Amino acid sequence: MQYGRAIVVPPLRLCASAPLRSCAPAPLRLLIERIEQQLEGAVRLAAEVGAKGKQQHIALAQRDPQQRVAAGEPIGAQQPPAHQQLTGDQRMLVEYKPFEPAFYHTDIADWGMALLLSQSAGPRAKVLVDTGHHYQAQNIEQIVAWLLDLDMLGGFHFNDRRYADDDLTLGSIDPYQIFRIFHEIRHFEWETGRRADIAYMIDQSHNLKGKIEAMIQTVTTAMELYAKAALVDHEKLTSAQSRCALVEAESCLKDAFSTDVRPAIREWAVSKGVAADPMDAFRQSGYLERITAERSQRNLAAVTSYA
Ligand SMILES: [Mn+2]
Repeated sequence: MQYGRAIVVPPLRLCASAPLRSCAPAPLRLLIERIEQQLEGAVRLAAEVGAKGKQQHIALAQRDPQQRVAAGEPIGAQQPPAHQQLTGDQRMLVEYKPFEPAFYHTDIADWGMALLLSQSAGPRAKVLVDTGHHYQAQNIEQIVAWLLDLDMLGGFHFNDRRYADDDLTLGSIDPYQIFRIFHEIRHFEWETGRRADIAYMIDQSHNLKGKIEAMIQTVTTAMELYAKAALVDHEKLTSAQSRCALVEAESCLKDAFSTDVRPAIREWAVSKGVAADPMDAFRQSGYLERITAERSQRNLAAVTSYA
């Protein structure tokens, strides 16, 4: 919630190394050049709008074993130009995903690869965890704990899922998962006494829900789950864990998760002079009806847009 803006670069490679560039067939060379131009443009844009985060979406992949599997060489460049151009508090975020756009392999398939690439890219590069970019049953909060410990957790793309990268509303399927992630962050901060510098972002795709309402719902849910995680008694929890008092330890987490934090959040909102019920305030505002009318005129020629 510290990051208002980030520059999102559509699917691309982090940086193509010289050998790949020289042996690449013409269309691939053109692609690499376009990617590098796009990256440089993104850095400039980030500076113009004051964005701290610059996200790299690495999404080249192969669908068959007959195709060549990239093993770091094309993307493991030391201090790529886009990293060297970063200034101030800008950072590069390297996102991983084990599947899509193809399913045999992707260039950065997991957090370990993203970590290695971030480390080789330079000190401003950190790992971006998209909660939908994991295999079923993978322990995301453990990844978060590791990256925090290594000071390599750059940010999140929050969403929820039932099957793969469903991009559903945060907490709509498994709110306890998000609670456990927030808990690891809070626990790290409690243990170290310092604030984790994380870019909290949303990466969801709402095809059926109204997009603005879905975002309000997401932010509200994030606040509630974060507040619940903030209620965990860390002293009590670590004491119970050290004694292997597992029932007691579990109660620490469950008691916090079960607490209704909504009245406290409403009170906080009122104290800040903002709406106690953001969804109701949005619906009452008439904003959606107004922009729908305005844009329907403007978009008469448009067919569709990706969610
Ligand atoms: Mn993402």
